Amino acid sequence: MMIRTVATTPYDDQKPGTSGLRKKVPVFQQPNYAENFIQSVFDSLEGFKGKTLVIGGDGRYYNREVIQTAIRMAAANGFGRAIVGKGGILSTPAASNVIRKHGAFGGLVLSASHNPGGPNEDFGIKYNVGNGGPAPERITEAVFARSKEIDRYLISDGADIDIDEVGEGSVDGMTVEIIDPVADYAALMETLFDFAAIRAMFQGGFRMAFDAMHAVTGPYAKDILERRLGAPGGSVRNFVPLPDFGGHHPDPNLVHAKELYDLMMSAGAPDFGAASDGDGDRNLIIGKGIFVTPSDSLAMLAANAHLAPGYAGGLAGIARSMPTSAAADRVAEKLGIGLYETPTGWKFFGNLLDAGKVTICGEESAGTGSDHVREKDGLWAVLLWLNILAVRRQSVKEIAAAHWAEYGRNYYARHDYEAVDTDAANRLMAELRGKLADLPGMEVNGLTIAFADDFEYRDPVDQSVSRHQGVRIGFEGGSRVVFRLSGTGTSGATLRVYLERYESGPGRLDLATSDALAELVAAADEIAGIARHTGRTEPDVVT
Ligand code: G16
Repeated sequence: MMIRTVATTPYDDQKPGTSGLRKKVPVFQQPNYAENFIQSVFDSLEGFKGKTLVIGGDGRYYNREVIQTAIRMAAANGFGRAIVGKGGILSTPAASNVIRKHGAFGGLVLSASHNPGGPNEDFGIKYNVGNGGPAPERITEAVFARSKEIDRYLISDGADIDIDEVGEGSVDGMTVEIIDPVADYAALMETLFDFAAIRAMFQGGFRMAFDAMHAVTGPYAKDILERRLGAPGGSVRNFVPLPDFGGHHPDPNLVHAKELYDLMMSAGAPDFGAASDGDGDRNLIIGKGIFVTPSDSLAMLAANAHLAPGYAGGLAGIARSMPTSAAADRVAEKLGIGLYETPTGWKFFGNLLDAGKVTICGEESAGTGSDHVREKDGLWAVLLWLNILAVRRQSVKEIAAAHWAEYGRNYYARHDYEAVDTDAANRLMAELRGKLADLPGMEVNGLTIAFADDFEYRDPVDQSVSRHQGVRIGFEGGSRVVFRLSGTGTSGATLRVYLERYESGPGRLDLATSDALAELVAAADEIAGIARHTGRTEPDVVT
């Protein structure tokens, strides 16, 4: 085998978004496209010679090809060891765990998360650093800068590596270790949760439906929920990961997991329903007859986390992304612990977790996690819910009702306008930003604007500043609308509008969310001119 230096020319569109580089498969299939990006990552790092790189992905179309490329390029660039999930599979939280557990220098996680997969669908590459979390902006910016200048990449010339057997081999002096993708992760979960209590709950007749959406969580959920915890066979559905996710959109929301939702709302519903996404970091939680919003789930998990052995000592603090509802803030206040508001993107939680300032983090985008890894973790959230249900011996509905009675309720929804013309979306945001100073005091659809700003975050650990992270409009009485453009879409722009209204007191806790938010929806359109700019009168997805 030989190491080759291959001449290449830059692409100008390799700017990592909210979570790595995500593009359509045909874009990644252009000559040297993936190679350029991977080399740009390596060229932006220092001190990895002889160290370990973790490589894995969510099994989507094109995963196996890029895994082979990544292994050969890691060898050519001087890594000493590659740890690769068998079959090229590692869920995102499992990859984070493997990086941490094996003291790796970093990892390449191949995924486009909840986006669809297939020859004309989405693919992605993300670099994670040694703490197991997504690379911070300082690195992603360096990668983008490098990608615009790159003129060569290094690759080993060897034959394909067998990634389908657990064991060890080598490529040009680099050891390649193929590992069971589930084992380390399942062992970690056993240290955090009361498996005996959950097992007893299943033995007592508790029933659940977990939809793996033909994505990466299937093997993890089968092993943990059915084999280790004794959930009845069939509790885990759609558990065989497929390169195109069976033609579905592996996004655990009420639109794409509608079958699960309908089941959970039916008369014969099991006690608990859950789903995870393409790469296993998102979660959907539905009790019998009740959907729990991700923002509420974060608050309820934080309020009850002490019931699980891994969190019995209490929480250091809670972090949430800015567009996530303030439900968790009320829990933090009651617990007397810190609450941190960060920009959208799990990478912003890394420093807070490393510094021990927070234990639990969450985002409205169906992500919840803790300091056990440095990614959000779908199955972790499901297991924490199961642990809480096993200890409290109440239904999800009862737990939610008690929570709202104690803390009040943050009615919440996100409206997504997908594949909007990029120029129109940019114009909408620019116009909004241009009038922020004039908005306070204005009355819109009967609501008075109390403040309007463009969210800016100063990381309390490294003092780095991230600007333009979303426009916030706050109304008197505490309601809020947030506007931002998604950083994960692959066609056109996606406008996200986040709506929130707080209510407390008897008679105010059981409103239909759409009724509770109706006047905010109208106000949002009036302020931002959504229909005027985009031509859309309805969102494509409401979550
Ligand atoms: C990624 C990020 C999350 C973010 C989400 C949505 O999730 O890791 O932190 O909340 O995208 O981002 P945006 O609103 O910019 O589309 P995932 O599950 O896609 O990796």
